[in-house]
Amino acid sequence: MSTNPSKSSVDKFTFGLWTVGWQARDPFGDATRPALDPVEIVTRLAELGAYGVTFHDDDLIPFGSDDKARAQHIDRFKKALAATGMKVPMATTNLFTHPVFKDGAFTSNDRGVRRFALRKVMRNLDLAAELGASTYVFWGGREGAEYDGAKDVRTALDRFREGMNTLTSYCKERGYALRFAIEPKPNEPRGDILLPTIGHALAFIDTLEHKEMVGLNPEVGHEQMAGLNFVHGIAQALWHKKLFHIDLNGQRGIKYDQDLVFGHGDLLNAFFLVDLLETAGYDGPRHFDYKPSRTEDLAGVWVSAAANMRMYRLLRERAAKFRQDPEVQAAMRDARLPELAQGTLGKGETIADLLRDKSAYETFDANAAGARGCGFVRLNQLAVEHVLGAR
Ligand SMILES: [Mn+2]
Repeated sequence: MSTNPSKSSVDKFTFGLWTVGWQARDPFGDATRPALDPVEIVTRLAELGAYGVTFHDDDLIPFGSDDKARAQHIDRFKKALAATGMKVPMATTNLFTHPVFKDGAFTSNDRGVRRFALRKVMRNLDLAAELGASTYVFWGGREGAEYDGAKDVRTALDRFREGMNTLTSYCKERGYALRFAIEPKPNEPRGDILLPTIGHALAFIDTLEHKEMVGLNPEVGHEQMAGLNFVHGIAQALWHKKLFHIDLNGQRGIKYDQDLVFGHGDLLNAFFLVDLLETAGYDGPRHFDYKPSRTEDLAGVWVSAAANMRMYRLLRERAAKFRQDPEVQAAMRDARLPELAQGTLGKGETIADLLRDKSAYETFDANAAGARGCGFVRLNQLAVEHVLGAR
């Protein structure tokens, strides 16, 4: 079999090797599951109807492997991809597990560590390009500090920018068609991580040498750990044309990074996220960066993997029905949603025209406008009923 016949493969559902492959070690406890061979992961995910897999260099090639061992790991992986038709749309670098990165990679105070990090990324960029990936993710999990006196943040951002500029230049020199996607996270494993939210990362990207090559890979749980609305963050990333990739999972409020199944955290926010992705024309992978809970055995790993895809499909179906419901459409009109698309000034209207328009100010009945209900609760109740399958 050279292609996956499942119709779900067109959905571009992808999983990191490190997701289902997580052995469930946490800061308080040992692994609860055995290691999984990347070849088995590719095969099982293909059977479940996934489109592809993604990886950190060290997920595929254990840190410190010699050239011969490295070639063997890559060869086995390529054969599994060929046998299943699975794609590799994204790859990334592990710049966080080895103790060398304990104070960061691109922003370590130790210059030798920074140079080592750049070389480690370059080596895996070569592999990503060879495997046909189009996106390369940068999650700077160790780029940060626990103590405000331990890191000169402005200088660290200089080094972060230098790292990104060096690596975009490397791709251009080599002719790689890769785009970079920065993944923000507010904390964990560092006390405070640099570029903690979508907004911070967008502002940083704007200062880069090849900023057209650099966008975002936002993760549901990471924004929610900061108490932020993920749908709003994704909407702004889309508005800036910077949504290059997305990490879907679930999170229940401001606490440690839970990486639950997509939709198992804030379900309503997940519903409106799927509605946004499906109506805004986002055509990249729907990438699940979740972790099967530590309580689950290997059978539970595959149940949870399938649950991510089913949640996305269910929410997509519900969101489409919500949009098609005449009562929802009427509620949207009553709530003046279409009116927001009208320019606040008329076409060709000047500031002088606005100043002359007495209906805009002098005779405008602010009290009447202030007294008018918005009708948002009715609209939201309809959304909840669609999510519940009650309509
Ligand atoms: Mn996470």
